Amino acid sequence: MSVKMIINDQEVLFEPGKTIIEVARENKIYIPSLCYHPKTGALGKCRVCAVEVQGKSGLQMACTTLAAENMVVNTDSGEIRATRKMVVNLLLANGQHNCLSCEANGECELQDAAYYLGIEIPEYAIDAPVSDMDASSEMIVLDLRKCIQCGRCIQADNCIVVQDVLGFAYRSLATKVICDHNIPMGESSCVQCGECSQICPVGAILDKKSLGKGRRYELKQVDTICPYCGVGCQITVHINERTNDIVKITGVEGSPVNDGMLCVKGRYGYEFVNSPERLTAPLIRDTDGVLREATWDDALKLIAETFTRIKQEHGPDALAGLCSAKVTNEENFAFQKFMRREIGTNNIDHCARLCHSSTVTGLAASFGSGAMTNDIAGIKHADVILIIGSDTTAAHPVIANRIKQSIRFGKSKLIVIDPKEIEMAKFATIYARQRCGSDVAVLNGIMREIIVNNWHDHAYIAERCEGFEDLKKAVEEFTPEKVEQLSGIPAAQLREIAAMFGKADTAAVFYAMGLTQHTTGVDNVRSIANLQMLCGNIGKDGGGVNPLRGQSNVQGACDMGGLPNVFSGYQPVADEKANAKFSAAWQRELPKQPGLTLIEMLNAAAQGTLKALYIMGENPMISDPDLNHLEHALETLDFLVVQDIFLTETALLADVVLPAASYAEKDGTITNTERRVQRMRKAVKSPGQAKEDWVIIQEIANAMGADWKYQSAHDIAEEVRQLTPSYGGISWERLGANGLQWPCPTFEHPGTPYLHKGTFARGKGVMVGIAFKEPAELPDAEYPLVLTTGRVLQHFHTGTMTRKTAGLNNLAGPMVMISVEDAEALGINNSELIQVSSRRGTIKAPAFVTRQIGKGTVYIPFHYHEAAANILTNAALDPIAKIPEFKACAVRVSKM
Ligand SMILES: Nc1nc2c(c(=O)[nH]1)N[C@H]1C(S)=C(S)[C@@H](COP(=O)(O)OP(=O)(O)OC[C@H]3O[C@@H](n4cnc5c(=O)[nH]c(N)nc54)[C@H](O)[C@@H]3O)O[C@H]1N2
Ligand SMILES: Nc1nc2c(c(=O)[nH]1)N[C@H]1C(S)=C(S)[C@@H](COP(=O)(O)OP(=O)(O)OC[C@H]3O[C@@H](n4cnc5c(=O)[nH]c(N)nc54)[C@H](O)[C@@H]3O)O[C@H]1N2
Ligand code: SF4
Ligand code: SF4
Ligand code: SF4
Ligand SMILES: [Mo]
Repeated sequence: MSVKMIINDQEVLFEPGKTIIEVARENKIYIPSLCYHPKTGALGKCRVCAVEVQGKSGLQMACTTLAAENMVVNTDSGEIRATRKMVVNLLLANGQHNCLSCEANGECELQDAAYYLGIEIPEYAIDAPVSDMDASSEMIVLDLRKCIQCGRCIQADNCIVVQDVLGFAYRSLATKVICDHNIPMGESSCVQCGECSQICPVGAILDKKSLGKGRRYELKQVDTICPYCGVGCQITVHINERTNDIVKITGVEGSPVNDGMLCVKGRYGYEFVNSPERLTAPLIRDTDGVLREATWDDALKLIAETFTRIKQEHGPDALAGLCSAKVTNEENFAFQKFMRREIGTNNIDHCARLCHSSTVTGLAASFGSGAMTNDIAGIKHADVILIIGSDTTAAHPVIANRIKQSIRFGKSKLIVIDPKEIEMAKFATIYARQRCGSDVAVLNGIMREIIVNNWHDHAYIAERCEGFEDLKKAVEEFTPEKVEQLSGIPAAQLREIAAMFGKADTAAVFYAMGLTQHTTGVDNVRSIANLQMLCGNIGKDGGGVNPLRGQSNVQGACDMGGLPNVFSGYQPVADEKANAKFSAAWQRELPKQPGLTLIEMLNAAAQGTLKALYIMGENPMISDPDLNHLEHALETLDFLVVQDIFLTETALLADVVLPAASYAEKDGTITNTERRVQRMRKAVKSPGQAKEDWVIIQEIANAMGADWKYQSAHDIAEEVRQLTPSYGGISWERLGANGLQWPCPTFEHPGTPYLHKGTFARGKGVMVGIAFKEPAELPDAEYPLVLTTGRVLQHFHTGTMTRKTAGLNNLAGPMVMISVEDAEALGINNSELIQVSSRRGTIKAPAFVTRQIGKGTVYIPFHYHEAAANILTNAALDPIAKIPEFKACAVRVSKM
């Protein structure tokens, strides 16, 4: 219900509960303020927002005074100006504000206030202690000579990203912002997310790499989406148009996804776009075996002729393609259309196979849809959050911030189950360390306790689910004592977890690769689905099964049919009606037999039955398991085409390499983990002859005799809309600033924040009893330790992008995390170069001796080609999802 008030003789409407400054800003009435920011709220420190309120004596602070019905406010008068002038004068005097050369010149709120108040030269001089510059951090410079002590950065660090790095120290004139216990920022616990830099109203916290590269008004701003993880943060790219360089990235304030927040990769990992190592021309392998620059005409002709010949000689299924979770929806749609229509095969897959294929199959069987059920905004409505097998602060940092906010300032309580004591464990009421691969036992044990204590949701189960008796029977044997034996989690702790989770009104589960990348990946996912149906947590705001999707567009690549068994929108290729629909639209008979999955393709290549592979935007030579075997497979192929932005380890093995445009050089849409379809926008020009992926695909299709006539990615988007029911109402025109969440079947539909409300996509939810199975390879006398692999915050996958960013390389390099107990037993010191071997190979990397990991386990990030974890990993597959077991194999660690 809106009520009215008067500001400067103007009548304005507002919702009760807002402050004067909020109402003024909503109505575009300027009140200067230095400490107030919509995100950090009223700090009441700077007193620059002073206003007059009729009937009250003295000036009132607009940021702390609530607006009231019929209130009469004046934002400008002689007295107000005098007060503001005095405050701003004092701030200008107390520090070194050399505006002429300040990086923040033109986007400084102190400068704005001085300008508005007509202050030319500060009226006073103050002799206060002046701080030094702190340039110890890779990405951020603290120049406290310009600090006005507004406190925004501290509020942002403590309450928005919840890192607890910044604080005030000392008193009165000596007051100063410090990191941790007053140590240099570069040595502090700062994760270099840059939130403080973005929110500082003056030039006191700056992005190091942007210094001297141009001020805001000299740069062009383009809004697009971060190219790294599946959170899908909205970013503003700041470009020097003269040099075509990206010089800065900021987060979009007010975005429902990230509300201005970013992580170190999203904010500072941008130099790869302008890297001199970018591919700028096609390459063809010469008769002498060397890759040499070629024209686009020659490269396209060679590809078209070879694909056509292999198709004629060996049939269409002798070819296969990998599409990409790094390119747009439109490009992935074009790719699968090319493989299905022009080649005539369903041999299409991509890295989702290595990632959430267990989720897609598992949740589709349980619920009828394989996607994350709930949204980011709902996190705050969860009473209990269970994080299992997700290193959230490293892999989905901005979602981790939302969870931390909800724990610290909201009602949520956290349970973490992970073999590694991850950062989130600090925020957990219960952290349980479990043995790798024991998740089914743990989850069955939790469910048994819930059922035994009658904490399950009888009405929900009766009304919405089937299979409860089967589940109940299967979990009976998993007593806490038995689970302790299988998982290492103490029986008493398992009981506590079950009680906290089972008694919660609304509980959410967040999980990722710790569950999916196992030979029991589907079993793990179905167990999570069982648990959430048992407690009635699906179809509810703040609840849900939330598989955190990995790549920036892995959700979209799946949605677009980049999979061997479905067209876009998960319409099965083997379904007569769906197949007929696409055949009619594309005017071609289409294959009905589902194709090969990623690892199956590589096995077929090794055996010689697969002859040609077209890889767009994937780097399997670092990311696939058992690399020695993989290299042999790729070398056995007759013909390998790699389309990438860099000459990757995989591209080095190709017969033809095609240069693609990067995310910053293209228009289109991508879909984040909460099914939100958002617009990507072209910000810079591509280097050399690099082309957008969809353009390359169309040119290959036409070189093979097709008649594709897309003029832009927008044309493809329209085709997607027409052929894909869940995207039926999603046009670029409708996306606006915040996108739309599928399913969104019509133009009238507002999109769907959470799934399965009222009823499951498939009707009844299916509960199913799951038996516990050990990982495929267990430790033994020869290989006595368990290896698990994964990520670090600062690097992304095979490093093609993050390792082209100097600062990120300095922040994190190769390592083997090993427990204090195992290191002592083996006589290994911290940082010492050690050797790790499995049945498949050996690598060397420095030891990181830590209590974060338990005895018997080692953890290696897989980002580094010079210490590639995947030389060691086991390619054993989940029988249904065909995902490899990246998260458990047997290794031996030894001193060099
Ligand atoms: N910085 C960064 N962020 C990324 C990526 C990146 O490369 N770098 N990649 C993106 C992609 S594609 C993905 S898929 C996501 C992945 O995101 P995550 O899955 O969160 O990342 P991982 O590090 O692979 O593994 C997650 C956790 O699983 C735990 N784990 C290992 N074995 C087990 C087990 O048997 N059971 C349980 N319960 N836990 C286990 C590990 O200790 C680790 O904490 O990250 C995305 N975000
Ligand atoms: N040991 C171990 N291995 C793992 C995992 C693990 O946890 N442990 N996780 C697995 C998971 S979850 C995943 S998702 C995979 C990821 O495996 P990959 O997808 O192979 O890894 P990326 O490095 O992301 O590869 C993306 C490629 O796309 C290129 N690229 C970027 N933008 C564009 C573009 O616009 N156009 C084109 N054409 N190319 C572009 C990049 O240069 C890069 O070469 O790794 C898997 N491998
Ligand atoms: S960069 Fe992020 S973590 Fe570091 S001090 Fe600033 S807000 Fe805190
Ligand atoms: S560093 Fe910036 S945000 Fe922090 S207190 Fe100083 S002026 Fe305010
Ligand atoms: S959280 Fe993910 S999407 Fe957001 S800035 Fe970091 S890498 Fe980019
Ligand atoms: Mo992934």
